[in-house]
Amino acid sequence: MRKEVVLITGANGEMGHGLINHLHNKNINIVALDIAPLDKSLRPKVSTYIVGDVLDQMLLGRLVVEHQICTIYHLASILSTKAEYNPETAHRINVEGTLNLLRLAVEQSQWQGTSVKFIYPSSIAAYGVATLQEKASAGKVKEDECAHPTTMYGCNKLYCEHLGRYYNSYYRQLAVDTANTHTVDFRSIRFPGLISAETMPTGGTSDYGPEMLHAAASNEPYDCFVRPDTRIPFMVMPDAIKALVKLEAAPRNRLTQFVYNVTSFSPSAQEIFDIVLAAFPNAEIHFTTDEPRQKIVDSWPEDIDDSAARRDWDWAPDYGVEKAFNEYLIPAIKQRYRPE
Ligand code: AKB
Repeated sequence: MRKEVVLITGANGEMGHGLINHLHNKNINIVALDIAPLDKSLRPKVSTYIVGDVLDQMLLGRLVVEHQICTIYHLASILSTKAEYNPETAHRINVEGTLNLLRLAVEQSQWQGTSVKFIYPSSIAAYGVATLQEKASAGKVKEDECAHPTTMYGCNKLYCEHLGRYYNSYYRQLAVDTANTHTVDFRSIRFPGLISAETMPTGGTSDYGPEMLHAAASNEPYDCFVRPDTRIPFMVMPDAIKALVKLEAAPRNRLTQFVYNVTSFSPSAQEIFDIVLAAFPNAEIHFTTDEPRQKIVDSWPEDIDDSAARRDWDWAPDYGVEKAFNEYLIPAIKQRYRPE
């Protein structure tokens, strides 16, 4: 009999690292897929790792045949800054890649006679506020508000949330042979900017938060590309992993929506700078605004309302801003760059 496995795409990314470590500790069999060879440190923690592209239909077809996939964490994507350099390529990877994985989930669920869970990290990039005044007055934005993204990545995330809803509830709704009702159990989280002590993000626009901290800890000078008063929500990686696995485990009948905000704290760039400088007094950090990237961050809300996640699947972050920096980020980063 085939082993039941969890499939993780984009396994080499920041979230992939955290998720593989977490699921491995729970003795879950993992099939890891990434465009680059899986980090050596992660290899012993997965059953199989595959170097390949989410656009490769043959490869995905083989996965369906070879594995019994119960849950898919589809993490692979091109982030907001990188996507603006080649929006059409980003669209292909972010949207067509997601469509391919949703199709794979349908095939798996029909083989197995039970729904396959599809866990999809979306983003605050799905929001778009037009002006700084609107951003200031929007307050805690709810899932169905301000859905006018200004980046290709944000448009892709918003559209893929709708694709997930479609595959979950309306897939081939006119076909006469839809006796098999098992399709995709789609669940998505809109994440804020993420900060990890273990890995560095690449290609995002919220990267100034983690970059400031990692640069200071590794004695590198850093030019923060947003104004000091810039404010968006952030979360540390352990809370992001907690959110993913909590939503995955939630009973379907408690879920009243497909997409949920989660958040922890909303510091300004100046506040992050102050915390980093207190921990690393020799840090050389300056503010040099990069206008195009600033505009992207200005279009994201200052705060988001995660009350639906709290109500439906008992979401609550473990880390507020002080605990995040004092008990996780700063000690772990000091250890990483200057082990005693
Ligand atoms: C990015 O900056 O693109 C991501 C995100 C906010 O989803 N970190």
